[in-house]
Order: sequence, then C-alpha cells, then structure tokens
Amino acid sequence: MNTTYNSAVTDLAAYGSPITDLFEQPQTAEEWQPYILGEEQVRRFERDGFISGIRVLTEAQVDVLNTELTKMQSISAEEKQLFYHYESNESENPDQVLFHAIGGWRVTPGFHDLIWSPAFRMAAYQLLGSSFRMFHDQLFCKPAKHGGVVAWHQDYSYWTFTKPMHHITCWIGLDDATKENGCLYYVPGSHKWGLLPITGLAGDMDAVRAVLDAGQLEAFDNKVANELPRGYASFHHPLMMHGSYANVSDRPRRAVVLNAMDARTAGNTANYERLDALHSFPEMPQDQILDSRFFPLLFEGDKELPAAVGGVPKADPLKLYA
Ligand SMILES: O=C(O)CCC(=O)C(=O)O
Ligand SMILES: [Fe+2]
Repeated sequence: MNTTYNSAVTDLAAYGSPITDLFEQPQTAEEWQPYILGEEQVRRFERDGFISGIRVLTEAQVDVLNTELTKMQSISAEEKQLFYHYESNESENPDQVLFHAIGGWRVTPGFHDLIWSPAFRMAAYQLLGSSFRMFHDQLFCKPAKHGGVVAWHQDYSYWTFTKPMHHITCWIGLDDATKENGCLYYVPGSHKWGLLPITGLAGDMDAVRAVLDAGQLEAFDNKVANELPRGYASFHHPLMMHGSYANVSDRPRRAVVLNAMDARTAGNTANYERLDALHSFPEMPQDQILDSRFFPLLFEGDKELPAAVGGVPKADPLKLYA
C-alpha cells in the first residue's frame, strides 16, 4: 500500500481558465465555424433528446487524457480527496468492474483544460441555448472482458440538488465504443417522459422498468446504440433515458463525461434526500447561484464569439427545459 502523502497536491479548480495549450481557442469567426452545429442538429436534439458523432478530441488529445486517466486510477489518498466521488469499482455485480469518478478536472491538467474544449463549449451553448458553467465531469471506465453495466437512468434524477433543470451532458469516448465493449444506448424521445425516480446506477441494468408505463417500455424497442470512434462525443438532455451494457470484449471502454448547467443554476440542497452522496461536493447553498470557483463560467452568450459569427442556431430553453 502506498502511504506516502504528496504535500504538493494542487487543486486545479483554483484556475478558472486553461493552464496548458492542449485546446487551442478559436479567435476568428472562421476558426469557430467548424465547431458550430447546424440548424438540423439542434432541431434533432430537441426532437430526440440527443445528438451524436461530434468530434471533440484529436487522436493526440485522446492519448494525453488516457495517460492522465491511468494515473488517476491509482492515486494518493490526498489526491483522491479532490474528487467529488471516487469508486475504483462501483459495480454491484461481484464479477464485473466499473470505475466511476467525479471531479477529475481538479486533478490533472488535461482533464482541467478539456472543459474549455471549443467543440464542447460551442455545442453545449447551442443546445442549452444560454450562457453556462461547469457542473462537473465524470469518468466511466469498463475494463476488457468484465466491464460492468451502467443501468438505465436519467441524469437529472441524480441532480435535483440543483435547480432549475437546465443542464446538459457530453459523453466523450476515450476508446472506440461499440456494442461489444459496452457503448452507451439512448431511447429517442424519452427526454419528454418527465422526471422518474432513481432506481440505481451500477446494479440491475433494467431496474428502471419497474417505474415505467407500457408505452415507455415499448419505446425501449427503439433504443439506439451510440457507437463512436474515440475522441467523438454525443450530447444528451438531462431527462434522456440512457445506459450501457457490460464490456465482454477484449478491449477497455473508457469515457469522460462533461456535465454543464445554465449560468444561473442554483443550489437546491435544503430538502435533498441523499445528502450523504454530496459530502465531497463543493458547497451548494439553497437558492444561491452556483458561481464559486468549482463551477467556472464556460460560455458567456454571444459575447464569446467574434461579431462576424453572427447568430448560431440554438435550442429553445423554454421548450426543452421547462
Ligand atoms: O459511460 C457510460 O456508460 C455512462 C455514461 C452516462 O451515464 C452519462 O454520460 O450520463
Ligand atoms: Fe448518465
């Protein structure tokens, strides 16, 4: 066991802007152009609750993040304290492994700077339809052969300690994700089902079925496998029904997830029923805007863009998040 404490552990949340040059920031309208989602993609997100196939990382950037990820999977107790949540194996199945950690952006420079990735920031701005800030990141890693499931769930069911619901999730593959190694699945249109109760994240894949009606159960017949090459992303709505099956392949399936929220999102912790799940989270006082250094502002409306960009297609928040 490693009992050496490293007193030089730095909380990268102290830095509210990029600290490396891993992600070059566009300056001109021309440089922003490749990152702007088309009208059709935004309308599809409104209709289905997700869009996929968006390149966020180059091969070289994936390599940097995977090197840092390997380090984060065996770190000191002191570094572990920077995470909001850290489980080397969250799987409830004794034969499977699911590494799940929240807060890696505070620990290594690449994951810190990832939240300023222009592809992520532009798409999140368009799909939230408003200025937004970081909520938190997550790592979901399934080793080869015995990688565990992530049970069907809606993200906002885990986030009701913040309000109102105006959040987005960006899932980014750090390995090619296929059905065999446990890619994510979506149920198109399920973001219109309203908020369902928590039924567990790493146990019975199908536990959520107990709270669904006949029409919702039938919608699972149309589930979509979100197969993606590494470095590519999907974005989903906070009420989107999604989950991923076991990894039975001989390749790992690693992913980093970025969760962002409208810039005016406030704490809703006063009557939260699962307070113990929040003990390592930053303070989120009831009704106060979450604007501490742990929730950096990532995009300030059209001000972020050179005037020459003009408008960009945006989702209608009143329609999607009300
Ligand atoms: O990576 C997975 O399998 C689960 C990801 C997830 O739940 C999410 O992106 O919200
Ligand atoms: Fe999720």
